[in-house]
Amino acid sequence: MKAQILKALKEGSEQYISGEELSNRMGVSRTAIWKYIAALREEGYDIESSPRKGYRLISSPEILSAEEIQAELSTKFFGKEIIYFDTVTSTNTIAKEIAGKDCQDGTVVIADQQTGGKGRLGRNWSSPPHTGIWMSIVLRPDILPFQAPFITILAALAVARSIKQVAQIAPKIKWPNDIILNRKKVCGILTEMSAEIERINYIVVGIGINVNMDAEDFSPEIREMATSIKMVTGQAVQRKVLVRKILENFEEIYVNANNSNLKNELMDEYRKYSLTLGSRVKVVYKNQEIKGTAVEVTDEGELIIETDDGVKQKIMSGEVSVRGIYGYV
Ligand code: BT5
Repeated sequence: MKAQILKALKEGSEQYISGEELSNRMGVSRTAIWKYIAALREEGYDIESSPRKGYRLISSPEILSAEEIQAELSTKFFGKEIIYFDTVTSTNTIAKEIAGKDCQDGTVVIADQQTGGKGRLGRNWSSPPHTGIWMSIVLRPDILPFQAPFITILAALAVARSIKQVAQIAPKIKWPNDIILNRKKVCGILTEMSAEIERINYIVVGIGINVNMDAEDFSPEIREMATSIKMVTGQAVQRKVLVRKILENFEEIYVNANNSNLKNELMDEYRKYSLTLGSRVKVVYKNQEIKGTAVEVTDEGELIIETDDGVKQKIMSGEVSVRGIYGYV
């Protein structure tokens, strides 16, 4: 409905359209129209209203283009190259293709919408238009392939810190790849790599963030577990501002993680965001189910779980259910 109203306003270009005409065309009350207009304004549309003439679109919000993002970006190599698409199957798929052809380190692939957004283990990632951040970053870190999951940990810290800075709300990190607001998932990270036994060719870090969705923008299957920044704070966020912040924070964290003192500080910051630490967890790791308490996240980003018989198990990656979150009781 909101999209239809926007379309009508855009078609009217500089002309006013009365509330009555909109309500007739859309088949909803004038109060409903007024609410949708208010929602559009919150998303950054400047809509003038005149009691006698109706509504007129003055300007549209940011378009998530490479130029818009780069305009005030203060990074050295993250996002120096940004490839933007209106619609794409999956930014991770495109990023992997580009990475295989020797693109610059820190290249970003970003889209307004994904039609085949991917989660881990072949799952889907819902990526509707205009409301989210769907982006992938190509990296060539000088680490061994078995250390690759650490890059997900660094990305999660960058996203958590950036959401805190931009939306003034501190999210939680559910190890290893979920960012949580109010016990629901606001962001997922999918790290994929191409490697030889002792060398990484490239890593693609895919970051999906629900920024300005309303509850009805999520399909019924994920409505219970998903949330957006706007749903929690009541404020729309300009996606380009958050993208910039993430690229700046991620670059700094990625570079500093090579220095052991700074890395310890980063991991201390990470632990403050952790939802997993101290919680009862259930992990599926190497086809085995481990139940226990998450007692530590090491400086290498591994999770240590103490099982009920007192045995400590270290895991590098895996599927972790945290008691009280998304239906694990
Ligand atoms: C993830 O997988 O959380 C990784 C998501 C990565 C998405 C980014 S977007 C840019 C880049 N390009 C891609 O194609 N992917 C990356 P996982 O932990 O497996 O979680 C997937 C599960 O989250 C699904 O099975 C749903 O239950 C749920 N889900 C799907 N879409 C969601 C959304 N928009 N918000 C919250 N939860 C969602």
